[in-house]
Amino acid sequence: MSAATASGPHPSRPGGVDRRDLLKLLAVTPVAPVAAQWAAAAPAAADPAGALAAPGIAKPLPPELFTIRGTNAETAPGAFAGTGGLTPADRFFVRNHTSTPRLGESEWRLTVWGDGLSGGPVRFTYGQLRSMPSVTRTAFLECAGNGRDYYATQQGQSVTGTPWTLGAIGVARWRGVRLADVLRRAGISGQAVDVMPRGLDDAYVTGGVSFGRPRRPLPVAKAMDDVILAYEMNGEPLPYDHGFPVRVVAPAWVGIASIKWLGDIEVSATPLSSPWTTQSYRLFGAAYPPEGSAPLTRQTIKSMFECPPGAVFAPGRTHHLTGRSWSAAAAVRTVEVSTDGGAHWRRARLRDTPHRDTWVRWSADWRPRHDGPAVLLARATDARGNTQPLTSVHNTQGYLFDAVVRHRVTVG
Ligand SMILES: Nc1nc2c(c(=O)[nH]1)N[C@H]1C(S)=C(S)[C@@H](COP(=O)(O)O)O[C@H]1N2
Ligand SMILES: [Mo]
Repeated sequence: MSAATASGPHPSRPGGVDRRDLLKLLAVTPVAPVAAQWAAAAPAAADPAGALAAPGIAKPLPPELFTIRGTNAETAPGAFAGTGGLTPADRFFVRNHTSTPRLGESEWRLTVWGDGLSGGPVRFTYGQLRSMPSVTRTAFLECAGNGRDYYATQQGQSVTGTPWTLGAIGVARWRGVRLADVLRRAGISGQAVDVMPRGLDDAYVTGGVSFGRPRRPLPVAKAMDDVILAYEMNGEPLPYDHGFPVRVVAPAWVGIASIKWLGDIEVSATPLSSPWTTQSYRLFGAAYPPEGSAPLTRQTIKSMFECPPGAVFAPGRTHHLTGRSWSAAAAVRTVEVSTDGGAHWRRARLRDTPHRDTWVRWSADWRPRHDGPAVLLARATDARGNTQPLTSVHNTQGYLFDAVVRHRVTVG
């Protein structure tokens, strides 16, 4: 497993920290990125409780809630326990290619442009977006690399990129405007095929090569379907780290499709690409053609236990195991649990009515008899019949891990 911290176009070499990253690591406060005129005047106050910070992340990252991975922060094992169906923003994972820009909403503009419009560029202010009809929907946001570490630890395979376990996901209630409404107001024409949102964060530079600011095309069919330009998360304005003032939310799709700190959208009459569709976020490896798979669209199917790995359970007593499962293809239909490493399976009790684009919480009782190590497994099946396999098909960048995770605990 590589120690690289980025899952972007060129994963950095193991242990390799370039000069720019080093400067960021040494910076006490997050580096003010890109458009200096949009940066807030005062840097963030240091967290009074002395919580850790990752370079470039604005919110406090207490170790009981987050595992810091380079410029990113993963929700810690165990930190979902006790949360409801929505993940509070203060424990929601952060995946930053560079660092969080602190933009102000009054100076912010969204520019929609390109040869897929029937007229010239159209600009929107924050106030204009806010005055358009809004939609609210609950959807998970998950990094394509969530679970990547299990390719290495469970399957013994080498992959590049941030070694996330299962904490690069969260579910939020997003409120904003439909991207379709914005595109219609901007005069999208019948010729448009691709729509490419781009962030206002710094250009992503790795190995001395700049890939420009994070951006990734959406096919017009997805853009006109369920994509939101969100300005609220769980009833509050978006936090800085999650895209303030406005971000894309592309339900069920790989996290990179949900561009944060949205600045402009190109609408094109010819197909678009970016390094985030050509070099990363497609599948390479023995199971795929040499040029790789098509660019990734939907996420996959997964399950997690809420107790952290290594949790200790007293023998001879009944324990209430809890977890959650989700699928990008359809609502989860059933979850089966094994407490003996896969020899026997039984149905977990679903605690929510399953819905598409979000997870279902579940529980199962367990009365372990003997001291010693135990392996807990959970396997979801969705309404389209997709089930988690025991092994994921390898790809070199470790995307879309879908296999049943072997969750090791101790009885004693
Ligand atoms: N502008 C911009 N948008 C971005 C990113 C980024 O670095 N810059 N990271 C992407 C990736 S890879 C993921 S998984 C999600 C993470 O969203 P979050 O940090 O709000 O959890 O944002 C996506 N949008
Ligand atoms: Mo991601």
